[in-house]
Amino acid sequence: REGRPAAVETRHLIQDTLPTEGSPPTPVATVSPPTPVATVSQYACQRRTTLENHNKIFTEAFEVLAESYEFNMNEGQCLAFRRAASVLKSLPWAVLSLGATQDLPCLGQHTKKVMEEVLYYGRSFEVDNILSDERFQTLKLFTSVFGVGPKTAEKWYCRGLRSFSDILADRSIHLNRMQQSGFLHYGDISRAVSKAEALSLRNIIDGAVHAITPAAAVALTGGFRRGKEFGHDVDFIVTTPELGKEDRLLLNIIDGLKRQGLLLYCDYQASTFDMAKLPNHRFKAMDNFSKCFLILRLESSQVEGGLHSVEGDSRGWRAVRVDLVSPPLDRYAFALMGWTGSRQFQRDLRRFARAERRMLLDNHALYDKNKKEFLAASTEKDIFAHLGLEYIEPWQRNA
Ligand code: DCT
Ligand code: MG
Repeated sequence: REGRPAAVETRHLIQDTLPTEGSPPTPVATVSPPTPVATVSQYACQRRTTLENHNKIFTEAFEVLAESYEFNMNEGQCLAFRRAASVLKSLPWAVLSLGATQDLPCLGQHTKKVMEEVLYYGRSFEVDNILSDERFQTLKLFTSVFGVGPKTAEKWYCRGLRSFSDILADRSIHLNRMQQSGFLHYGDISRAVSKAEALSLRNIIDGAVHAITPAAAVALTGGFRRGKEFGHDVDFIVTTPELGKEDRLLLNIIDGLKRQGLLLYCDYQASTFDMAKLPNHRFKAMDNFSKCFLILRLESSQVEGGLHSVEGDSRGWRAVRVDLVSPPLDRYAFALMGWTGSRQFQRDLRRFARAERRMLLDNHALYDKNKKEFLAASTEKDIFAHLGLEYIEPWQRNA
């Protein structure tokens, strides 16, 4: 790898800049609601939410509250604050008074009280209390480790553990392989991944895929497809036109990455997808497609403009979290839709489908309960059309 003419070689490999499917227009910001205020839907999938957030002071407060409720297993309140944040993110204007929120959906008494504090004092005391709470701080720290969820974090907290050194010094704690890698690469993978790093990874995955079969395809998805400049990982969908070869493709990619010395961690999950078991009446957090959660070694020389690294880091490489999913080709549109996110946008798409259309949507399929049949889709546009929704571009799905 050393000595390759990086600047020349990587530049022609980078195919285009993101987002690829139409670019956001130059934003025109206003600070007051246009009169009359256009009706704002309660569903994120009927709103266009770009990365331009005019109400950060409120949404950041709501996100702290949502996370705190999540740690306390209070799903209802957690979702209420996530919904409220999402509504405010979609507004092309900044809320300057409570009066301006009168016609907005999903804002209850509690959210309005927080907004009132923020408007009056520039801060919410409830949020300040959470941020200075030892339990919240500790759970936030523990869940920032790859492989550590709220339940494990809570367990460790209840044992009196408060820091990483407490955990690593406790002989009674058995870390699984994922958590061991999480601690090993903590410095790197807790640092944001830049768009240039994501594009360079796309070239690497693209190379690995095409060395196997030229017929396979790679698509960048997740937050980067929505136009984000930074992400916590990089998500890809890989597909092969040969039905039933999805597991094989993924295993071959993993093998290729390993031979290049790029594989630092790999958790591979074979497909458990079975069309005969659909539709899912209850939504499951994880889809059944063949997938792998990786930590890859990314060389600075492969990234245009170099790594997004910290001062004084002279290693010339960093570890990055990468997810690869490989759905069967006829499931591609549903998988792409789900993995493009945002989580809130997808949550509301499914809620809209169920409540307004009597349809069941997930990463695998769309089922019409009235007609008792599955609706086929080869593009995301097909899915929006089946649901009777206006098409929303990926960069407008930042709900
Ligand atoms: N997703 C999914 N099933 C999972 C995990 C994720 O359908 N088991 C979807 C939801 C959003 C998308 O995939 C990408 O997930 P993240 O990487 O967590 O979110 P992101 O929007 O890409 O944000 P980030 O920039 O932090 O990576
Ligand atoms: Mg992501």
